[in-house]
Amino acid sequence: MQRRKRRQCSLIKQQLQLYFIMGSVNTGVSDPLKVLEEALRGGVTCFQLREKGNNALVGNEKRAFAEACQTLCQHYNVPFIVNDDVELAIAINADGVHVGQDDETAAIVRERIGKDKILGVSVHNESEMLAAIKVGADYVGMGPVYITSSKADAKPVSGTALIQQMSSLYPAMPIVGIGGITVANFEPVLEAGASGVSIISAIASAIDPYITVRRFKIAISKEVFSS
Ligand code: FQP
Ligand code: MG
Repeated sequence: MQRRKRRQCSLIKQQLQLYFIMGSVNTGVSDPLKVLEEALRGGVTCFQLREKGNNALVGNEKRAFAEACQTLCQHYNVPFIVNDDVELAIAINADGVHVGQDDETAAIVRERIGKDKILGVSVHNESEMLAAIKVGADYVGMGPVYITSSKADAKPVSGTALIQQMSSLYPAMPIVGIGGITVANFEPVLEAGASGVSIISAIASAIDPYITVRRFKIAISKEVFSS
């Protein structure tokens, strides 16, 4: 009897399934901590604090906000990742750091945070993927899969082709798709081989973030069971 290929589900791959990213400027008129709590209550599996853009918090205010987010994440047992700011991540003992190609070099970040913390790296091609594997990244982010409004300096839309190629060439490296992902369009991202999807706007600017996360959860579990 032929055995179906077993879906790999290491802890990190499970944690990437529904990866919420937010900063205090992404939630419009809603209180960002309230939005985060609703998202956690709904069942997001990872959180990244991405505090950047116009009116982003800095200094002590940023740190206090980060600690408030971290406390919420700890309460829900969800990894708390800091975007770009390695200094802050170390200062507050975050669970990990996410860096892109224009940020502090991943190898240096790995040295600074140690081997037990989560290191996420943005990659846009195979050579960046190989470099991420080499430095021991725990996962890679790939995108923008679709058109996004959350990143002013976003690269051209990449679709799911790179995710497809990289997941089949390097199946051990967890991939998360990012950029313009909604409940209506996330399926091709998982079908291409991503372990999960990263969401900013679709949750942060939702009228009801809890309901939106529930919709994602239900749709993702159907997708995972049918594969
Ligand atoms: N993938 C992910 C993740 N998180 C991110 N923040 C990015 C990609 C983008 O440095 P970067 O990283 O290119 O831009 P920015 O610092 O403006 O976010 F995989 F976690 F979903
Ligand atoms: Mg960055």
